[in-house]
Amino acid sequence: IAENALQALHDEDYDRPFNTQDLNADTLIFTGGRQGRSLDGDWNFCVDLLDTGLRQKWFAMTPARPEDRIEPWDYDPHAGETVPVPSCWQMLKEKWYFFEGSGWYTRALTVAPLGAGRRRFLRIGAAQYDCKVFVNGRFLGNHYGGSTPFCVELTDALAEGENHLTLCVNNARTRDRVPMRNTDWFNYGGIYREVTLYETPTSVVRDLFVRLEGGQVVASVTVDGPADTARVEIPGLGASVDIPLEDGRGTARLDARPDLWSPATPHLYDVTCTAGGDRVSDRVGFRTIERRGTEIVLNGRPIFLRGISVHEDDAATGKCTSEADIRRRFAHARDLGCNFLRLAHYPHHERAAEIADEMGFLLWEEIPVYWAIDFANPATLRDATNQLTELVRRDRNRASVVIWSIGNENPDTDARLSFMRKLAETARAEDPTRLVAAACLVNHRKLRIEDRLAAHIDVIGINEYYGWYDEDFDELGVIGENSAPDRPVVISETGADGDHEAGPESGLFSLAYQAEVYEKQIATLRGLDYVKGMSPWILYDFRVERRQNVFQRGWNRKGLIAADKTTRKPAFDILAAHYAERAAEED
Ligand code: GCB
Repeated sequence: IAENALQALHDEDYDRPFNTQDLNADTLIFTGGRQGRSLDGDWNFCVDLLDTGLRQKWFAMTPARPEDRIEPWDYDPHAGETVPVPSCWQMLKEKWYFFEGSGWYTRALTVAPLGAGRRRFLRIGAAQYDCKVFVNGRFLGNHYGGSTPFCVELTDALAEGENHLTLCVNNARTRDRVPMRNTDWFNYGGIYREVTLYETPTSVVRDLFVRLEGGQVVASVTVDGPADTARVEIPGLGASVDIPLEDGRGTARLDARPDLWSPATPHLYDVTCTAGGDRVSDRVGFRTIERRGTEIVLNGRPIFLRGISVHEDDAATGKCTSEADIRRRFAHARDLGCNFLRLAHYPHHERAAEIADEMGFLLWEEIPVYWAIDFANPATLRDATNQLTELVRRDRNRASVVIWSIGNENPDTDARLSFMRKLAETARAEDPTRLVAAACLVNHRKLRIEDRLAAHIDVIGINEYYGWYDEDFDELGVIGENSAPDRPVVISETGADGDHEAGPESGLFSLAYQAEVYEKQIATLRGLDYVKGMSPWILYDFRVERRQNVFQRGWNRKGLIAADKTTRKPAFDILAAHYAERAAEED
């Protein structure tokens, strides 16, 4: 490779062959109930600011003793430093804290011979932001999008015995991606969710979608391979159906009367699907969610969403989330009296929705179409559409998820309207059983809720910071009176920073001021009957590069609880008291 490699060092198109988007929603396999082999653990690792690895083809280097190598090398992917997978590299070494660029992960993978008619798939839970996959020096595909899972088939790529798996993960922020270059959360990098190898028969269930639709239990299956029927069973309901497959796809109704899932009664049923010797399973709840005028209606009853917004962020592990962390988050939400969480601003770990299903929380899930995305760029739309499709396919069996949100605080331009309308169409085509929302801004000039996107979504999310970024608090009341939306509004964000360590006694950044903003917000919003929920910003303080004043010091301090995830600020109790009142009114 010496000559090629030298040429590539001077080639500025070095990365073009790798920027395919061939690992996407259509290459996913359904993994519920499968026994996979975990590839978590130590991987060889190197940061690579100049992309020397792609230019010099580090992925093609086979293991060798240094004395046996015949060419000089800038990095040996099979030797040296290791890091744990999953993890975020910023949290491992101080000198990697602000690193943006490629990180190379390599590990050996020894496999037994694959039996006749068997297939293998690698699944990566999430890698931030894009990930190029190589096996034994061969490029197998690339994935865009830092928070959704992706799969790559390894059936032909792995040989019996020792193989080498190399993943090049790049977290550089670029103009055409989703999100773009500017966000209010930390730009973590790395493989920060689980990596698993699955073995399947020739027929593989790629997708299973089970839901209550038109009053009936309906199952849709997608199978890749020769199977011509799939069988779906719900033993707890004594229901089963054989679904004929055409071009690998089929849909059928099951004769079943499930007890409905709700936050008070989170009933779940085991569902299995078999096709051509492949078998997957899931635990599914059945409920309806609709909008009727300005109401949000769950199982036929209007509800108020008592919520809180959360990021996936931890002082010690960054974006790498444990089951314990998710459970603590829900326990705090329960203490607040919530029935609802907004999982902002990107898809969270899939365990979150599974646990919400079990515990009885309603969820808003979201893709990072955040602030100034490059709305006119077709590549950006392709990326956003794929991330949305991957999220919906991953979580559409979760009764807890009631809202797909397609964006946050995007300016009301023609390009954005056309972009977001297409995303709303994608969400509805992938899943006609849930509500579509976006977090919008009020029209500050006209002092009213007015956004052309509102006509294309079911729930108007409003992010407003009266008392904080908008200092004239009285304007919120004016907006309330001036607005007459024809559909439900959820206050998807409001809040104020409160620094529990170094904040002043009063005024901006004090805990007292944060509490006062909550009191005033609650008093004003209570009078607006079209407001059907709220998810203030935010449960915990979270890390972010752009906030460096003496009170924030690298953190957004709008949490009701500090970054230690223990210290509660006074605003916590104010919101909890309000939600207790709301809950009592509903009973
Ligand atoms: C917003 C954004 C959120 C920020 C928050 C803030 O409107 O949606 O991502 O973190 O405001 O604290 O400024």
